[in-house]
Formats: sequence, structure tokens, C-alpha cells
Amino acid sequence: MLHGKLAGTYDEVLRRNPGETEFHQAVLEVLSSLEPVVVKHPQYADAEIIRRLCEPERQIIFRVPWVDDAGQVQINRGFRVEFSSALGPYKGGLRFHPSVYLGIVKFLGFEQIFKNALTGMPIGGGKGGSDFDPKGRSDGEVMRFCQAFMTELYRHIGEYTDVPAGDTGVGGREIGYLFGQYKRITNRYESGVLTGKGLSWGGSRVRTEATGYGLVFFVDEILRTRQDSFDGKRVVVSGSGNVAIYAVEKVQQLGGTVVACSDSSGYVVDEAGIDLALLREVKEERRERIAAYVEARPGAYLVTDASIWDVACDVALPCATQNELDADAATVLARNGCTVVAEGANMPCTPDAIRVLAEAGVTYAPGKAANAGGVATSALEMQQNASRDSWTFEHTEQRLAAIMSGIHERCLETAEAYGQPGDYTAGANIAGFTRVADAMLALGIV
Ligand code: NDP
Ligand code: 2IT
Repeated sequence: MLHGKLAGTYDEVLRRNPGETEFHQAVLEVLSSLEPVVVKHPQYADAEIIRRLCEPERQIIFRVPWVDDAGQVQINRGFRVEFSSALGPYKGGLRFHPSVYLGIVKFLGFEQIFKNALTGMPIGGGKGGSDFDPKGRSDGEVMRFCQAFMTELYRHIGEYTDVPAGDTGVGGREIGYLFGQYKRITNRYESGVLTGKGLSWGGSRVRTEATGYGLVFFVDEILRTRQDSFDGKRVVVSGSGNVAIYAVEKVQQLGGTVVACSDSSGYVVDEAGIDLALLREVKEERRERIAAYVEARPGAYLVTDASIWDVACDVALPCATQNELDADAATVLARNGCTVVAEGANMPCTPDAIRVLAEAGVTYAPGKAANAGGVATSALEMQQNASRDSWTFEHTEQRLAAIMSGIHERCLETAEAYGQPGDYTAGANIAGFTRVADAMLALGIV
């Protein structure tokens, strides 16, 4: 429950952004942590910091016309929401998925402000995307779509202005086509304008792995606080995209066993442990449905009529999409002995699920802390581009591990300082918020 000015701010968000339910959810989640902050720092309220943060600095919506393989003209809608540039250029991914609309882009952009602040790096917050559905599209169609999308986006981005990257439906292939078109239109080899680039043309080692690896490093820090580790743990990972695949890899490297993963068509259970090489072949190379994994793997089976969270585990890592883990799923996870739920995806746990986990004593790590390794490594890519340097895998992975450990520490210290010891949500929201708020105070009313 929000009180006083925070409640008024939230009412204003509801009124000004009708129908954008995911955005409302993300705002409420952050505002719910800020009561002790506004009590301690009245200067934030005086400068209307929170109300300003709830209104994006700039929102761009554009038509994306392109021609499919059949010669048919297709029209999609493109978005870029530039939320906050108090700490650096707008930074955040692009999502291509049929569910994308302004409310999704705004929820993701809003989350990104605090996530990016929490990394301690000089990056603001933004997000973009399109309702384009890459599933079943040929490589040529994806390229023409990306070119059409960049033909409008290019005028709004730049290495000192706004730096997009990947998210759902946007990986190395798409970033390549987007960068190619940006370079063609501007006649500039401006490496720092996009992150997630290929290694031979300005990308950073470990960026592909970073979100999944970072998530597992974060959970490793949680386990360390209990003198525990991944060794021997049963782990369930939802999704089988970029974040999920590299979470699986790092869990396995640290001695855990991932017994299930999924896509939107169902989940697979593999008690022997997910065969990572096969999963990568099915998903990254062949771009097939998860059923193809089971066909090639004796002992594994596919489930299409139940929740992946029914699979008993010690650690649950939702890495697919928003609101994929509800109160019922949380209840089952807790009953089956799960002790940590950490978000690789953005906002995968519903507010009711988070409540259930808290009541059951399950540690919950919010995405803006646990999945920040992706954007943090994007910031490392920007550093390498700015200095025309290229770091080794080992060095970059060490930087990532240190960043995740720093975020973990910042969450716990902040939660403690504001009277909520052990509460990662409070720690992440307050630490992220205060860093942006202090910069905004210094920069004046802009
Ligand atoms: P990908 O497109 O690589 O993979 C997404 C995975 O999630 C696929 O397996 C997909 O299945 C599944 N999925 C997507 N939507 C749904 C849905 N509605 N229901 C069930 N399954 C679904 O995306 P990423 O791995 O990059 O992103 C996953 C999540 O992680 C997103 O929430 C994203 O915002 C977040 N994230 C990503 C970062 C990154 O660096 N890429 C950084 C931080 C967070 P299918 O193929 O069947 O659609
Ligand atoms: O949600 C996220 O943090 C991302 N999709 C990564 C953004 C980035 O700019 O690397």
C-alpha cells in the first residue's frame, strides 16, 4: 500500500497512461520501496524527482514498412522510449515480439533506469522494439525488417545519445543488420552506437553470455551468504533463449544440474541434466521448437499442458518473459523445497508470487539486480569501443563477476541501511533510485 505523495504519484501514472498494465506494475513495484527514502530525503520530493522519473524524457513511435518474401507489403510499429539520461546516454535493449506495445516498452524502460543505475556505470535508461514477429521469418525478411526499423531509428540514437542492444527476439544477427544499416545511412563507423555486436566488428567478449552468467554469479553470492554453493543443486531455468542458455552453462560450470528448460510451446525435463550442446544446436543454430531437443535426447520428455514450476528444484531461474511465474507457481516451488528464485527475465514474477515467496521464506532476487550483467557488459563494450580496445574473455568475465558481486553487496547494504535487512527488492530499488535521484538533483530541473 502506498501512502501520501507516493499514492498520488501512482494515481497520476494510472491516469496518464491508461491501459499500460505492465508499466503500472513496474512503477508500483519501485514506488512500494520508496517510502523510507522520501522520509529520509525530503529534497527528492521537493524537486519532484519521482514524478519526473515516471514520465519518459522522450517517446518515439514510428511506422516500419517492409516487403516480405512473397512481395507483400508489411507494416509494423516501432518504439523507442528514452526514459532517463541523468546518468549517461539512454541504454537498453530492443525487443521484437508480437506482444510489444507502448506499455511493454515503458515497463522495460522504467526498470532499465534503476537497473543501469545499480550497476554503478555511466548509463541512462531506455528501451525499444517492435510488434514484428521474427518466428517463421526468413533471414532475408529479418534483414529487410531490421533495415526498415533502423531507417527511422538512426536519427534518434548515437554513442553519446542513445545506445540500443538486444532483448527478446533481437540477438547477434539482428544487431548486425541494424548496425549495417546505421553505418550505411550515416556513413560513420560509430561502434559505440549499438552493443551486442559481433566480435570481428566491435563487439565485446562475454556480452553474449553476460546476462545468464551474471544471473548465476548473483545467485552464487546469495548462496555464499549461507555458506552454500551451486554444487549438487537442482535448478530449473525457464526459456531457452539468450539468457536461459548461458544461465544453464554457468550453473553447470559451478556444479549444479539444470533439470528443465522451456520455450513458449512447452517445457522439457531431463533428469540427467540438460545437454547444453544439443540445446544450443536446436535453439541457436536450427532455431527450432523445444520439442526437437526431446527427439534427439533419450530419457528427456516434453510437457505442454503444465507449468515448468511444477518441476521440483532448489533454485528457480525464470528467464523467459514477464509475469510467467504467478502465485500458484510460487506456492508449488516453495512446497517443493526451492530456496532461491532469481529473475533472469524482466519482471517474470507477478506481485502475488513475490508475496508468496516472501511469506514462505524463499529468497527472491529481482531482475533489476540479478539480470544486470547483460547491460553492465554492454557498458564494458562501450568502454572498449571508446578506447578502440578489445579485452580477453577472462578479463571481461572477471569484470562481470566483480560487477555482480558489487551489485549484490550494494543491495544488502542498502536494505540494511533502510531497515529491511536481507530484502533484495528494497535494496535494489532504493540503491538504484538514490543514484539517479542524486544526479537529477545536481542537474537541476531538466
Ligand atoms: P530470447 O528471444 O533469446 O529468448 C526468449 C525465450 O523466452 C525463448 O525461449 C522464448 O520462447 C521464451 N519466451 C518468450 N516469450 C514467451 C512467452 N510469452 N511465453 C513463454 N515463453 C516465452 O530473449 P532473451 O533470452 O534475450 O530474453 C529473455 C528475458 O530476459 C526477457 O524478459 C528479457 O527482457 C530479459 N533480459 C534479457 C537480456 C539480454 O541481454 N538479452 C538482459 C536482461 C534481461 P519462444 O522462442 O517460444 O518465444
Ligand atoms: O533488459 C536488459 O537489461 C537488456 N535487454 C540488455 C540491455 C543492454 O543495453 O545491453
